[in-house]
Amino acid sequence: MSFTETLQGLTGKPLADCTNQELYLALLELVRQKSADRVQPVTGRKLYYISAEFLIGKLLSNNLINLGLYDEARDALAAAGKSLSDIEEVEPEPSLGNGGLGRLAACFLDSLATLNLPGDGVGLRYHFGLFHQSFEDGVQNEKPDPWLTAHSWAEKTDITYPVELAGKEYTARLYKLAVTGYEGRTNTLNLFDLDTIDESIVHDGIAFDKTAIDKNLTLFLYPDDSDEAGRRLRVYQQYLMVSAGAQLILAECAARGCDYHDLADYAAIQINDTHPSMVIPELIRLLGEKGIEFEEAVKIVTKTCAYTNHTILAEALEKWPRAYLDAVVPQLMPIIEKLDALARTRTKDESLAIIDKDDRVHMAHMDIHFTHSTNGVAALHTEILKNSELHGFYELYPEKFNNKTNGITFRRWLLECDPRLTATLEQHIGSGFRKDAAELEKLLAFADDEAVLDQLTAVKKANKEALADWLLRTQKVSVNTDAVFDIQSKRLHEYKRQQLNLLYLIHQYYEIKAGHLPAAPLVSIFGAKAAPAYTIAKDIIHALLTLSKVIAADPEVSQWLQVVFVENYNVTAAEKLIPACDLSEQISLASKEASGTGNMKFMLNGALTLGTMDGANVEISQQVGEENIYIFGQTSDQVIHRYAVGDYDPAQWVEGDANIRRAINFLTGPEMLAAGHAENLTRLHNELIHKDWFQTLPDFNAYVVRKGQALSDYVCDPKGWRRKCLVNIAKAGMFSSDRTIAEYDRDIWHLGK
Ligand code: GPQ
Repeated sequence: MSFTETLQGLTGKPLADCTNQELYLALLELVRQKSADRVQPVTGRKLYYISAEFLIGKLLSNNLINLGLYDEARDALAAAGKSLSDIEEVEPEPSLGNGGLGRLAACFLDSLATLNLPGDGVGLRYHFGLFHQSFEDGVQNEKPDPWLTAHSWAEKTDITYPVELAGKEYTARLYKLAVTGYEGRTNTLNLFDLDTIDESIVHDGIAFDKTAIDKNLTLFLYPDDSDEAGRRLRVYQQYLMVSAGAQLILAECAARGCDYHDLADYAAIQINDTHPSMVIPELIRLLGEKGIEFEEAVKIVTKTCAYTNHTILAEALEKWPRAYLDAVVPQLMPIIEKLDALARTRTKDESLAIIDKDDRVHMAHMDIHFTHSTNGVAALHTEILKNSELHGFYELYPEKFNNKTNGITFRRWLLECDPRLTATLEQHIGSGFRKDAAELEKLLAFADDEAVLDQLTAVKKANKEALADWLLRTQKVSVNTDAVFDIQSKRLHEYKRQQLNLLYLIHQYYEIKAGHLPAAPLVSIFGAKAAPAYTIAKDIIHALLTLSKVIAADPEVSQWLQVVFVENYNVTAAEKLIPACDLSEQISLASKEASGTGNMKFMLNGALTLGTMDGANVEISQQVGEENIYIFGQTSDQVIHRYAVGDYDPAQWVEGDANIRRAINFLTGPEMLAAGHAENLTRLHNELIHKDWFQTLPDFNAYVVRKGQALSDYVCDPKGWRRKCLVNIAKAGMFSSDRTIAEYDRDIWHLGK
């Protein structure tokens, strides 16, 4: 049967007569059937990747690619006068994650299935993903972002588990979403939900009654935690996830003949940051119900579980007040106390305890004591964990610490988002890189081949045109595709330093006004959501939106400089932005970005990195060589030293440097005040002058110089620039999540054995 006939069998009428919605549903059904054919029996150890976030993005194209059906589908639809990319627009994006951590989990599921490893996800079926962002009067506005429809990828099952929260029993229902690898097997993303959730309690944007647990528990990914009810709700969510997850794991293992004493031979559990940490005491509790004594249960759980740390930022390391846990999960507290007592027999160091003297429960400490592996997510990050943040733990358990540098799936972040580049690569080096990313290195043979470099230039230009069309259509802005496309897209956080880029743009504004023209016109594109309660982050968004207006209204400057802030940055938007990028902004304060994964996506798509020696930038720089990356700024050692000394005073930098002073004072100058809000701008101004916790000012001049160098190279040596891009693509192989997953399996999981 031809593809057209198969699809028509599902639509029940000629494809040409179908709406895009009807075609979408038919494709969804077809993918479902084909994915089901690839389910394989599980033998030996199976992985359960527990995570509060799975930022999976739209699934249709990705699934068609992985099933080898994409080209057929596109052509069959085109023959009927339909466009697959139009049909894709019908699909709502499941934004079940905030940023890197959630997207990493999604890339890992893709790689597990592609490598034919038995590995399922365990998480929550949030009704609304990360909020939908819009800008109104230069200010971020948040609305719910629904993705569940009558026909969703996540299928309801009749499997339920009882979960006790604050002494009351709730029923967690399992939904299953098929995850099919590229020419690989089909695994499952298990998502839990309650039947009683009531979407109608949401009002005024994303506000809702935080106390009605039966109605609100899985309404939102990461409910606002600026008040106590919000923080407690997170504990509720986390326990729902781990309790239902642990019951699922035990049930599946038992069905495969596991005697619970041998759990570790059947299951490997990866705890994705501390959100799922309560799985440790919960498993001990459940094993206790099956008759296994505490001491043995601790051994079993330690052998089964492993922990990944994703940050050294203190505010992101969860420490729950004991009172919350007493209230929400009283059944776990006796176990956590016993774990704390046991940990105290292993070390006298009070700072390594699980329950501290202020009665706060340190989730990461519980993870490190009672799992067999703790890993960081990039080489530098792991070194910082071992040498400073978790040094005491490293001394206690050196054998537990290991590094697993993050990766990204090339199926979504090359084949799907950049078909033009994919076709060009295949023309020269074949298609082996689809399964073996290291084969991208074959491209190096063409580093001095002018025809190939010209092709890469043409691909980039076409991608910039496509992005320009999309920006015009969705954001109503038009951009000059001859300009350098400079992109900083990631969550809005002070440590990521969008404010450094902001100060640069103001600096350029002045320079252009003074007749010091840049080497090339620049389109500076931002995509970022700020946490709803993160005031300064929202002020930075406001300042960028205001600056964008000020520049656009000034013809002298606007021919050289344009600032575009893309609304509602999500996976779908990332797939449009990344292939069109020339210069990738990875400018976090050294030591603070655990890894970054956007940096890898941009590199793979032929953008050059402008970055600090932070996270995986360090490894990118090692891969491509320092002549193929623009590095600037303080090193992590210098930063850590400055924090240790504790004498950083931004006011001194403002006083001592006329350029810094000029840029900062512009924030509250007449142009900005006329176009924006004094309250937001003044607050940001004060923050930078009096606090600047993430040391923006010491890196300012180095950043200006390095960025100027990049723009000048782009214009003065276009062939040299494109050669650098080629080297970046060729050297991106190590950042495939297939490599990362193979390392987790080799060192931690040992799946299928
Ligand atoms: N990350 Cl702790 C998140 O996206 N959310 C979090 O809550 C924490 C970390 C990121 C981290 O900032 C990036 O540097 C990493 O690349 C990413 O996790 C994946 O490891």
